[in-house]
Amino acid sequence: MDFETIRKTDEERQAAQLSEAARESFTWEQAGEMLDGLPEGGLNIAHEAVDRHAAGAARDRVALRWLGRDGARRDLTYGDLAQETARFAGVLRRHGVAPGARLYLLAGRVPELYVAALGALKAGLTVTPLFAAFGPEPIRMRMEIGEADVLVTTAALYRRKVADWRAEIPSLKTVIVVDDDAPEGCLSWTAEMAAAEPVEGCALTDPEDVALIHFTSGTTGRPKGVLHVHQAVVAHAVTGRYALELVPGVTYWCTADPGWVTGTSYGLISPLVNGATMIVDEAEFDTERWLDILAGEKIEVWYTAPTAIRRLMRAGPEAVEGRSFPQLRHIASVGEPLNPEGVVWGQKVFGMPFHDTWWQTETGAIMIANTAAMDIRPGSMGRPMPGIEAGVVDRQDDGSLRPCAAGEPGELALRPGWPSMMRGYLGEEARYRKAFADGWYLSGDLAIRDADGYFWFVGRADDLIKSAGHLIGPFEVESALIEHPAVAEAAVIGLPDETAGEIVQAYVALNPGHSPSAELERDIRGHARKRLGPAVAPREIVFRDSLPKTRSGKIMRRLLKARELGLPEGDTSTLETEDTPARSPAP
Ligand code: 6R9
Repeated sequence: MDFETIRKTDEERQAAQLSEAARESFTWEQAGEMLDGLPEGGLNIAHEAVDRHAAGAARDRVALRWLGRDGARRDLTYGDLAQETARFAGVLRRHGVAPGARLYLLAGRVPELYVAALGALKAGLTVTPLFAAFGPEPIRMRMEIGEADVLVTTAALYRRKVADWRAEIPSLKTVIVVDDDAPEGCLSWTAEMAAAEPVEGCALTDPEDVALIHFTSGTTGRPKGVLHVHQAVVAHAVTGRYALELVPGVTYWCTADPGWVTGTSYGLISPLVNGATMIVDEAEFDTERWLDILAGEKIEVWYTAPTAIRRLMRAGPEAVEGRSFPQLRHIASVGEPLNPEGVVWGQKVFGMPFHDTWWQTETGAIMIANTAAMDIRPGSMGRPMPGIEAGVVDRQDDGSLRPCAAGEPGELALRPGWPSMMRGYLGEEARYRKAFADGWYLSGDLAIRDADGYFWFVGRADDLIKSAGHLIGPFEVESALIEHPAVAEAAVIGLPDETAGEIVQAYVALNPGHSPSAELERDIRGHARKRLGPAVAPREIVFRDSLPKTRSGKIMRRLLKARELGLPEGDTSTLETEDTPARSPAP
């Protein structure tokens, strides 16, 4: 199918925030003037997101409208948020938690999570959100790497996923549960908040002080703790405004969970910095519920992901019947390739195309986007944001980079220098340095730039898997599989899936004395689910007698994938062990 460019009307162009002329003269220094800075000097995200609004005309504007799973609702104004976060900063002070300490968040999308994140930033702590659907192992691993000092969670999650190994993380002194009755060794949010003395103002953090540590997966080794500084807020402000059309008072819904970077950058910081009213829905995806929220809450700007868009499309036109969305004025997507069909479907159902945006945990903010003013080429990620230089390059044997011609695929690269760029991988200097070459940051994605400067996603240059928008490291899944007593070796790949984009598939070779069976398959899958959580565990496990490996012993995931999909195998010169299908179990 051919998709024609969706041309924006002159009115749309005019209404869009950033004209091409302004784009030309854009500098990050100037952009910094969108913000206040702390009265005493320094910069703190919480001040920009909350306190400066609470001190002005936006005091009584709703900052966060929470929709509970069971129909409960709660509104927090900017004024309320300022107070609650000051109180939470008081809780931390009362327990002797000093600036620079690391606070982890492990909870569903409850109001306390948002208050704790902003309160901790206020107090000068670093914040690390984790995904509540993770199993105990990914949580433990990330808390160990980051040497967590404080954890804010729920009593249920604590009992199920933390209590068993808490003693293995000696740095973890303070655990606060958002429920009234706390398990042993934990503090209760309600009691603590009632007892605390609110702390006035924000910690005097420097723009270069670390504010957020976001874990992301690698293809090898442990997950990487991506360091982001307070100054990132400049990029959150600018990109929210110009890629998402966030203006003061706009009703905005980002469907991402703060456990993933989108839910923090654009589900917490960017909307508040821009003075929006943000909707937070506690529940998971549900067609009826989501369409009700869009219509009922009069959403004006919506930021979601291709998996959800595909599910909505599948529900058919009937699902939308009887609802109208007159308030909606900008819809955008992130996290995985957005099919051109999805872009066009947006136009049909909502009267506007989905605007794709591209970025990564490492970049901290949107780098490439279809902005409101731009003509949309369905299937393209758009063009670089103002202040961002993006290129497509080919790595040479001598380590230098060759710029690719228009239309030629290569690795998507960015010139470092924007405020939300990562400042490092926690404790892994060498791994961090490897992400750069020749003055470029290399994204690990393959892309094409067309003659007009639009970028088109081609695939990943590495083995990382994107399932329902979540980045999954095959190594972490393989490590959990190998813990199972029957498993000798494991290889994990992503296979295309109509809804989730990719699903996780595992190949395992068994230890002597074990033979393949449906029961064993179920057992290994169950083990992985328990350790890793349902979002990360493999959907299917395939038994093999041996797995294809290079001479240096690395499992060739790419080869397994090519074979699974019937694609060309590429260079197999380093292949040493062949993979062989498992003999069928003895009758
Ligand atoms: C924000 C986020 C980053 C990886 C990225 C790429 C994929 C993100 C995309 C996209 C195609 C888009 N990705 N946006 N692929 N089109 N518009 O997703 O961060 O979880 O770190 O993942 O996601 O592969 O490199 P993160």
